[in-house]
Amino acid sequence: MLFKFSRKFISSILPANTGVHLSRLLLRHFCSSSINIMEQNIEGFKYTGKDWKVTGQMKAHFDEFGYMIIRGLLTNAETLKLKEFLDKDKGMVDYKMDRDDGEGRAVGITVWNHPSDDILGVVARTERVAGTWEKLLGGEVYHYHSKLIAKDAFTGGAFVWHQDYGYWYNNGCIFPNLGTTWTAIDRADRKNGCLKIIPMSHKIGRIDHIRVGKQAGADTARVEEIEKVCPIIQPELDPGDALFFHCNILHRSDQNNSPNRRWGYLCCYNRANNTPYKENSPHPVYTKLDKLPNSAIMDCDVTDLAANKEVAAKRDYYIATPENSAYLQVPEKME
Ligand SMILES: O=C(O)CCC(=O)C(=O)O
Repeated sequence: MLFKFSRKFISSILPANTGVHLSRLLLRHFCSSSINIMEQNIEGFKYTGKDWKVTGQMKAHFDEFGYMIIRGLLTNAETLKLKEFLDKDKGMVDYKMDRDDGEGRAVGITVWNHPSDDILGVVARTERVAGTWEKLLGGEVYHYHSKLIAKDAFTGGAFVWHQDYGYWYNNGCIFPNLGTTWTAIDRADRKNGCLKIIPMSHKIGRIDHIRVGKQAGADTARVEEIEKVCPIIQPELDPGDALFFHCNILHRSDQNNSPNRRWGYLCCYNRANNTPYKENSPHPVYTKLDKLPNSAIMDCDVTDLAANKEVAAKRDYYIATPENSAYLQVPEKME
């Protein structure tokens, strides 16, 4: 309609065919007007410390592109503290699942459902992470689960294109009102398999997930078409940098063929009013999240989980088996 009208109008004032070209341009302008209004911020925003707040610009960027990068979300001291804690956290090894990437490699995944009082749980409960999600998702959120994704040097496996909501839909979350903060523990770059994302893919809606190799991934034929119209970005992150992304953003990552480990700490949130309706859902129903001030990370004094069994137990690890989890085995046909 718009195309026809503009062609007619423009052809009436310009030589033959010019109208067709111009009206196409006009149409393209209208379709992508939001992109023109707002430039995609690939460099990322900066964590501002004490006066941190989600600005209107950040929220508009997230709504438009489905993600935002926050540089230095964790300070150097906080990142070091988190890294040192993780390196000796036995739970990360004892409850690790090796997820086969179907290309001869595996990725280590450790998942837990509740944030405890150790530094991992504290980070997940801070205003700068959980509070940011409340602003991005527009209301109260709760912790849906957290995980460590460990891609070790030379051996770390790949993830195929997927939307998290491709899985979480099956868990019984009715709305795609969920999101993840992916925080780099080590530098994540192209050499060691950093995330690739497709900005704006959250606007496509949920794509059917099917068996792709040995993983559940978004329908490959459709992803190929999406890639033609929505350019992929591959944000490289330094330790402490974070990527906040919507649960319908298409993302993947390559194998780690480098000598550098690539560990990422992921905290996932669900809107409080989007509690899963399925009884045997793998991740929790609404559980009030006790948020903490941003200073709590440096104040956290739980350093040894072996000596603090109660803190460890509160995490409530998610233990997947091939029978119960798409992490380990994907049915021929997804539900
Ligand atoms: O960390 C990665 O490489 C990908 C993780 C991921 O896509 C996920 O856990 O959904």
